[in-house]
Amino acid sequence: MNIQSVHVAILDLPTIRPHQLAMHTITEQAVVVARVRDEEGREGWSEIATIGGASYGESTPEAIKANIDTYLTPHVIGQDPIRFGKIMHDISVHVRGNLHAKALVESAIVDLAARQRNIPAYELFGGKIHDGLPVAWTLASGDTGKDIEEAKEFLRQKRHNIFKLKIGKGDPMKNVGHVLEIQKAVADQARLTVDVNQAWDEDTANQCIPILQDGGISMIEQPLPGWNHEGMARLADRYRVPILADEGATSIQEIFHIAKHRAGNSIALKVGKTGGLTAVKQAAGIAEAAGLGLYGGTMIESDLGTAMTVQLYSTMPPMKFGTELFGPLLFKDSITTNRVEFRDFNVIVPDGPGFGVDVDHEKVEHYSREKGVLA
Ligand code: MUC
Ligand code: MG
Repeated sequence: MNIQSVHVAILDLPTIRPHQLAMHTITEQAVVVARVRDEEGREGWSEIATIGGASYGESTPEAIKANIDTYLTPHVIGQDPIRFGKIMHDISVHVRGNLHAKALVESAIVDLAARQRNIPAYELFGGKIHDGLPVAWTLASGDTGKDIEEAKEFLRQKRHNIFKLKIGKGDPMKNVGHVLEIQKAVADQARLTVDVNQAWDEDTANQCIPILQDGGISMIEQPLPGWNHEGMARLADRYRVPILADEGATSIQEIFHIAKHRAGNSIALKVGKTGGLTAVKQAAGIAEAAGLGLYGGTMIESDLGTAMTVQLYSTMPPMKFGTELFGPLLFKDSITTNRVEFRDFNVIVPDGPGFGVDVDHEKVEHYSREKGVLA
């Protein structure tokens, strides 16, 4: 059953609290969803997010939608979804870059191919190794007291025992103090990491990292701008604490470059920035062969995008730093009728057909920026 249509919509989903990063504070997250339909009316769905318009990275929700509508969709119509490798190859010949757009399209096609066969999508990627994956929570309320309260509550609920702190906004030394206070409050039960989101220069990194390292912080994410591979290599060489590349590690070619030059000793995987589910498995292979630690990243997608990613990560060997697939827990509402589950410090791998979650069409319409696109 070949693909008859591709539709893309931007949804604005409110969060339960402000989520503060270096470049943007999220109160409403713009996610992009795609729906592909076959000739029998069967549907495949996917979701990809970016953060803060064009402030986090080059891709924006508006560009993702426009470029799919204009340049990617013609290569998808009339194709057999199970040949998603061929479809994505055809697209790669005609469309440069646009990794988030490619990821969104490939994922919707994979969901459809799996649903046509009534199997979970992870079966198309070698089958799952895990039933659940360790999942971190990001403490990013911007307030030390609130962050400690949040961490203690989630430890009590056995929801998370890995916490990531966003420390790219404001005075670096004050932020280091904030981290150490939280570390003191929860260190006996939890592991803490920090994400600088490219905000430091190398001097600042050399002032802050030794203190964080001595304070017992377990990993430092993207301390320098994404382009500064040489600086990241010097930090990775100088410090014991793992230095993780995120914004600097996008395409498989860039990840190979980081591996070759040790511009970081670990990599954050994300489906959007790398260009799709197949590309993320390739990226993980490069990292594994180079002995780099892996982190199962997110761009804060809701249940649909998270289910997609959980399923894919479930087909990979255990990741050194676990995952941060907490997205659904940060949203006030869900666009699926069944939810991704979290228990015992893990996110549970959905087992239903496709990505294992079913879209709530009314909710999708409700949160769509432009009405009627996916109605
Ligand atoms: C990022 O840079 O890692 C992922 C989790 C979170 O809190 O922010 C995102 C983006
Ligand atoms: Mg990051």
